[in-house]
Amino acid sequence: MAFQVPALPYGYDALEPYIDRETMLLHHDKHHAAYVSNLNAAIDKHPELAGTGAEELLRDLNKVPEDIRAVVKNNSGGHVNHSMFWQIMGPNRGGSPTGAIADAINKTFGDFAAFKKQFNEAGTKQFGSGWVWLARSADGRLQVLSSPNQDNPISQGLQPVFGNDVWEHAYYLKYQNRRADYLEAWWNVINWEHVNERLSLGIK
Ligand code: MN3
Repeated sequence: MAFQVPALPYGYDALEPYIDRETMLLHHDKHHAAYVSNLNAAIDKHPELAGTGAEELLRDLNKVPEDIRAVVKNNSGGHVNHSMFWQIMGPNRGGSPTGAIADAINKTFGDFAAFKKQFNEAGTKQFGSGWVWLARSADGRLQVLSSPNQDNPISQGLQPVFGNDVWEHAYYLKYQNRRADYLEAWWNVINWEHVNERLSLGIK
């Protein structure tokens, strides 16, 4: 079965005023849809890969045939990253972390404010398009990192706990060039409950 864009789990305007309706519409229906379409076109050239999960493709890109490797890296990455992104946000969310993620952040970074500062700085400094992540290594340690394009930490053997999209398409209509303002506002929509679910997942 071909890859499909998952339905947005809330309305396009649900994240207003932090993320505007028009941005959500374009981001989900056009950008994410394009990654899925490109990924399916690449897999069509190699039927032996049909049925391989999107994360599985990213986990060991060397196993992906060379003629589609770059396309898969970008578009399977785009699909996995955005599928996560819609889930880790929600209306009437935000606030301080709760549960296991709160404990893990405090233990690793001191407190939420220090973590948020480090995360926002990494997102601001990512040159050009990319993502900023909180990721977990195989030994359970958390780290903040950024990645270019649609690169996902899973390709480095890390589990992405959550990430924020710092491509201009994620914020430019509302925030123009003010990426730092977008990064700051984004904490009002993070869904800590879902982040905790992701934290409890092991690296497969
Ligand atoms: Mn995006």
